[in-house]
Amino acid sequence: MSQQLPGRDVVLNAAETGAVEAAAATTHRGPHTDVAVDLTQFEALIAADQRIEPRDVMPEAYRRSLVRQIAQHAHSEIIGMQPEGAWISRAPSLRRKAILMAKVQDEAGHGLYLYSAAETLGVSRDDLLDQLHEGRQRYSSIFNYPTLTWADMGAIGWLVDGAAIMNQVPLCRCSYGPYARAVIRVCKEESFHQRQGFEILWTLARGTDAQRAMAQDAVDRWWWPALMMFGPPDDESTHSAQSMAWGIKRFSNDELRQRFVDITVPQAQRIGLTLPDADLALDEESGHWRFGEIDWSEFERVLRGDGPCNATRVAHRRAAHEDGAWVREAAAAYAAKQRVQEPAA
Ligand code: FAQ
Repeated sequence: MSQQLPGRDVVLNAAETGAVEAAAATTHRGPHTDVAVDLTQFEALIAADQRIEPRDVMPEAYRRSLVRQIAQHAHSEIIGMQPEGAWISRAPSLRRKAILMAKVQDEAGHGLYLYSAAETLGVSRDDLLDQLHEGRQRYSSIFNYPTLTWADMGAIGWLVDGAAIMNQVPLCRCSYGPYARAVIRVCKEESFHQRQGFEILWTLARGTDAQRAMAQDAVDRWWWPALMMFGPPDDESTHSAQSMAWGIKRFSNDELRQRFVDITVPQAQRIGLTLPDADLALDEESGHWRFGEIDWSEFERVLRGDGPCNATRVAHRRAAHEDGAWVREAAAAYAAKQRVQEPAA
């Protein structure tokens, strides 16, 4: 038995039709409204692994969860400009400076794609930024660590962008269309970022003893925080089960963390640097690299706002926002002028 969804080019198989019928038997009430919302089509689209678009009816909890995740992602991109931005003027050559500037600029662009995706869910960018500045929304733990040497640019590109790609490639298949499409572009650029980081470390590892030591020190400091980027262990992840049922997340935090370790260990061997984990060992049977205990108390501390750079990052972001007020005002005034000048249709 198959069924065609109204207004969609989707034919459901028997199992999916069952899911549609089960969903049709229920109506849900959104938390902000007394109007009963019919989620039949939403459930059917999710069951058929199709995309939800802004015009579609969706549960309020789905919308909120997406706003939380997309906003956190967008905030991470723009706060993430700071650790590397601090090295643009200190890059060791014109070529390195140009590459780093382009990378940091890309991160700003990622923020823009993601804020735009969040806006399709009925929130404004201004409001999201206020929430970031007031500490009511999060950004990735990784950006609360300092960049002490030039080699940190290599470690961030290789490990931080590497972890970001591992986490984001599955998001290209996220059930919410605007987010999935934004992440496709983000991933293409992140993959260039990851390679430029690898190449910085590769070059340093083949340089003087001091350069090699600097590269090793950077990897020692960024390895564990990079593993924490994937979020808490599965049994402590509050959102994973629901996000996976909704097709927002496709893999669990631990699954992606393991994949990252499996891919990164051979790369470290190729560069000739050591990963700072005495327990790292290949499990021949499963083919996976087993790794040591992550210090989750450090992760919790950073999430509580107590990491090495939390206060600086947020203060800097607030100041940049205030300093940029005149640009926003000028852009808004110019847009208003253009609207007035447009000939009536
Ligand atoms: N940092 O239940 P879960 C980048 C929070 S982009 C801070 O497992 P979920 C590019 C979580 O929000 C990096 N908080 O959460 C770049 C939740 O808090 P709540 C950002 C974290 O959402 C490179 C609580 O812990 N990428 O690097 C973190 O199912 C270089 C419980 O966690 C994204 O945002 C963390 N690491 O899974 C830029 C990708 N982990 O709401 C510049 C999209 C967890 O209960 C330079 N996001 N929390 O208070 C995701 O894939 C997911 O949101 C996860 C977390 C996997 C991050």
